[in-house]
Amino acid sequence: MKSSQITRRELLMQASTGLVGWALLKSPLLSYAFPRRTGEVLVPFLDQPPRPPASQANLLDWNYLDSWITPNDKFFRVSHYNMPEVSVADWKLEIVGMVESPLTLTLSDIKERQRQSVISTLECAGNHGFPTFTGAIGTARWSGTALAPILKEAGILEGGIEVVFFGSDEGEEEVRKIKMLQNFARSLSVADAMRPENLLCYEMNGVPLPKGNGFPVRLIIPGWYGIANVKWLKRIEVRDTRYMGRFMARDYVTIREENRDGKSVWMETSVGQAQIKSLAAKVTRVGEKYRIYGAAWGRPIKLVEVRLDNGPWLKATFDLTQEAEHAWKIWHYDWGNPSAGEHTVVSRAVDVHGNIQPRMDDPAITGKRTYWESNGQVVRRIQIN
Ligand SMILES: Nc1nc2c(c(=O)[nH]1)N[C@H]1C(S)=C(S)[C@@H](COP(=O)(O)O)O[C@H]1N2
Ligand SMILES: [Mo]
Repeated sequence: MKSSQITRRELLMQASTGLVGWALLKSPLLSYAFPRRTGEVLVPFLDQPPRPPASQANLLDWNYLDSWITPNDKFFRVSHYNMPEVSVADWKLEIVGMVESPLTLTLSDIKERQRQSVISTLECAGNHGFPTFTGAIGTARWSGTALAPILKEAGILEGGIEVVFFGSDEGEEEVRKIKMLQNFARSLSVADAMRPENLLCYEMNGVPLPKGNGFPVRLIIPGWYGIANVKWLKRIEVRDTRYMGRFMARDYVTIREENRDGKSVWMETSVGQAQIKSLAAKVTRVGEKYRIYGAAWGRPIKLVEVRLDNGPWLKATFDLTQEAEHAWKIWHYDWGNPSAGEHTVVSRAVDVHGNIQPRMDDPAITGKRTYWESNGQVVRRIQIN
């Protein structure tokens, strides 16, 4: 095609480099925009589901991914019960159960403690579990105070093995005909809870946590799926038995049929640590030079490879200007000038231990009977004119 032609499928992207340069000076957040080429035009993937209204989860439209950090108003939200209205004056956080000295902390107590920040990616474990649910992911700078020193201060008693985190939101649950009003809750083993990067978080990208993301305080567990990051935190309880609430033991449970020496073994596991994943996010062109942009996350990523149609795996290039251990890595691949027609684009991530993001037909994915932890390679479709 002629480079001057812009088809209906292509949308002119806003920023010329001049504009980005100017914005860099004006706004610290815009500096997280990743490198672009002057005059880039978006060539949207054909399979991107339309963005549902913001009231429904506020999902990311990958075609418009243009920054390493997701602005708060573009960040997805997943809530299983109500959205609680929490007044700061009445709010407090209790640390109780098998501890030497139970604690009650106000928001100012928490803010007076040493501040700690982490840039990390949060993905709902259900992301890519359904064809229309592919944008439940975002990356933010989370700030708060470290969880471990508070647990140490409370003093976990011998025999305490599990730390349970309760939110203020609640719903009715029924188990064996027993009806009960439950708060949203998740637990971590003491060892997982003590990881130094875990935060009692009160700020998201430099402003107080938005209501929908857990105001005034939420848990941030870098490297774990969204479900572990309890919002609207109100109580932390140390117990001497495993916690078996809905979101640990009945929901967000992966059911997988595994083949062991020709025999089926069924596994049911609680969703926790994030899995290795990547995605080709969007394609742009400058004239006839096409470029694929994407992201990779979930585990410490060493390498991303791209496969076009059914060709060989080709190495992608990372944007090394913006990196954090628990944040997605932005990558690109220069495609050149592909032939007119429909093409497929797929990426796979490889972690630092050599583990490869599985194909969709890998038994690790096909054996799964639930949609959680859908980290298989996503084949994208695109029309080149
Ligand atoms: N209290 C509470 N915390 C919660 C939830 C919830 O429903 N209630 N949802 C969890 C799920 S499933 C996800 S994916 C993340 C989403 O975080 P976000 O809404 O800030 O994007 O919050 C987690 N924390
Ligand atoms: Mo989730």
